[in-house]
Amino acid sequence: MARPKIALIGAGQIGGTLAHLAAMKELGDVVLFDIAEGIPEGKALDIAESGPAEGFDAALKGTSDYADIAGADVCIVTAGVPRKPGMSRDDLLGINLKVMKAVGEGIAANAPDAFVICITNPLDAMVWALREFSGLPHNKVCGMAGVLDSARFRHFLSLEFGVSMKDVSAFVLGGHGDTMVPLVRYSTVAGIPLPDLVEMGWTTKEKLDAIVQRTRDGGAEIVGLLKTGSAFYAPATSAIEMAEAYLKDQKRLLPCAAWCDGEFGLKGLYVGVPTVIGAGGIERIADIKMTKDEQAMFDNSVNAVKGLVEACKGIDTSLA
Ligand code: A3D
Repeated sequence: MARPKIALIGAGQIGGTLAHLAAMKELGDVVLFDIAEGIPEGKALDIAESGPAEGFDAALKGTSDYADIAGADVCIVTAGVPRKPGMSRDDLLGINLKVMKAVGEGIAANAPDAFVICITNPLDAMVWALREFSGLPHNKVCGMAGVLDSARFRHFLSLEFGVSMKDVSAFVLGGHGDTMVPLVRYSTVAGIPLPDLVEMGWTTKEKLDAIVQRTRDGGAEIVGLLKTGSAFYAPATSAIEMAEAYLKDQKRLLPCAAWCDGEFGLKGLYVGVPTVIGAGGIERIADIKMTKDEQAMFDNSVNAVKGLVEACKGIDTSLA
């Protein structure tokens, strides 16, 4: 049986890391697409040359021709520009919206059956735009943010408690931005909810609040350190987790930007929610109950996403 085909649209920092991870995990053959001359070909060749030592057989191809992504099973989109220090994700809107138009049309023409994972920022609005431009079914187009934001939250929690990251599970919902909602009540250490750990004296409410804030600022913390771009190792790992869930029909319950049409009381909006990812793409949304405070934070985040989508419609009126 032929290996699955994974198309990576954007061969920059995240795109290159995705290609390396996909090859090492033998998820399938990899096509790296980019408009920057020589970059996709150079990275594909470089990664292919790590195959003998690493022991993988996946084929890697670099290209600037959309025809090469034909029949891809998964497309992961990072095309666009990342943040520089002092920029918010929203500052990228105008430039990256135009990129989503080109990418959406390229995927629609060449890989209409693919499961599409968008990473380009501002995430929730760009997933919406990519879906509009591609015309693919809503359950086959989603955005990676919640897995990364939750991974950051889990990492910080594991440091606080001095326990393995494997035993920390956490949920971050809402839009991928300053308004994201780390859900303390649904986050646990081996099943023990965080509020119980506060009662047990393992941490304090103040420390937990600081960790929540550090999670919200997690992307900016890395941008501030790198200065020339944004995070790419953990974002790539997070998207690969989602791609693997689809390709292997794992039915993973992962937070990601998914199309809500009725769920969470939303009528047609992409926002970060808990989803089940399997061979059907986004197969299900877990419409969890929230407290009044959590709901207020979620609503605030939803409003921020709605504002960005409206701004997109203003930039390209053919989308309205
Ligand atoms: P970078 O290394 O600049 O790579 C982007 C690549 O896109 C470059 O190689 C460009 O040449 C290419 N590109 C630009 N326009 C097009 C086009 N029309 N078609 C194909 N390729 C094109 O950035 P990066 O990999 O660090 O980040 C990529 C995106 O991910 C940015 O928008 C970041 O803001 C975003 N990002 C999102 C998260 C989330 O958690 C959602 C995390 C980190 C970064």
